[in-house]
Amino acid sequence: MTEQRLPLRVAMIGHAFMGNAHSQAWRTAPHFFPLPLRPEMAVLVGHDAGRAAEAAERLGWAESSADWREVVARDDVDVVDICTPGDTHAEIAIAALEAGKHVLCEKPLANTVEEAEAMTAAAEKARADGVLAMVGFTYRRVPAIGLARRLVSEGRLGELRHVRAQYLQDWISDPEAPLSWRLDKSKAGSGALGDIGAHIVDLTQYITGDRIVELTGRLETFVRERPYAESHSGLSGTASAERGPVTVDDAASFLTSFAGGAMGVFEATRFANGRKNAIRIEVNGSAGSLAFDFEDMNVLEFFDASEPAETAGFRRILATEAGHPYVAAWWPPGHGLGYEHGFTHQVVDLVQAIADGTDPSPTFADGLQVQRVLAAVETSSDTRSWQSLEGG
Ligand code: SOE
Repeated sequence: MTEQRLPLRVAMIGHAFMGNAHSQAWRTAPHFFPLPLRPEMAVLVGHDAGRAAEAAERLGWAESSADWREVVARDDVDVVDICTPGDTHAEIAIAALEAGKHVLCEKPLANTVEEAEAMTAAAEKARADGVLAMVGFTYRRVPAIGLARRLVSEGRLGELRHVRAQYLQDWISDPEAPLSWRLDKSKAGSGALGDIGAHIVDLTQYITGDRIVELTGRLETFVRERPYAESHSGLSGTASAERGPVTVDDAASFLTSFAGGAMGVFEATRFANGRKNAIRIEVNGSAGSLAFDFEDMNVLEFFDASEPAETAGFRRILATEAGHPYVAAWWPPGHGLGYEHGFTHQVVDLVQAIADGTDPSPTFADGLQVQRVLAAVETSSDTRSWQSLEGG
């Protein structure tokens, strides 16, 4: 049978942890979802030509290059997928949008509000020519999270009162864990705040359909000097004898108000010993509550306050039914999905949006709004004050 669908030629910049995750998504999505366009893994870009070639071969990209500027300008590239550290997001995304390429950019959108504003302006300009831009908050695409949003929007929680969100990791709680770009402000913008705090800001706003309008926060760096990394892969590395400064926060906590009146308590840390990737979200409303923990990511807990007190209790919903978001394309009930599926779902939604000519969600404007929340936490921590986000 002849292939009817038009190709969608993708160039991906960066091939570390996120590049691996995005590559599996581009590889897998067309095999499980009936996509309206046919993604082609055209070019992988990395600054070292030899390593980029090796990664392209291993991850399934047709070609490799060490020159992102040349690649984003190519006529045979339709989508630019940015998987580099935050300090390069703005330059690459703006160049790609100006060259008429759809852009998928890893989170947080940028390292500063100014960069995120410039990226959003470029995205809005490109939008007029049908060019789309999306920021990669993948956890939105975990089925249990989609179910949580659905329950809130159907009014099953009633009026929202409390939003409790934690993102807990421990990968640098050992003071001898080596420095990586994630601990360097010039590369990462911030530490736990932007890397993982950004996810819970996005997730809580996504689930509640509401916005943070004011906050007060505190940042802390517990270990201010670490050994340089001799070699590095993903989140782990081997230490060298020399030491260098940690220039970002190790942990962030903030109190917030949502526009609809709910109170929020947020905590993001890389020092929660024993917690590996615990994204815990609990929402309490007048009619019920819900709770999620990524370490048990196929489950959503729901409490219905209208049930008789004698038999009421949190029910553990296994979000693996065909009626749950994205699940019908995968396995029978109870077989479960993993971390990587969020990235696959992200590709599915982006490709669908490109085919339909509709805005993919979250847009760069959504990424900018999260960036403003992160910046407000930093200002609040520096000045020991409450910050308003209204009008922003
Ligand atoms: C490291 O903290 C990290 O890989 C983040 O950068 C990701 O965004 C998060 O999904 C998992 O942890």
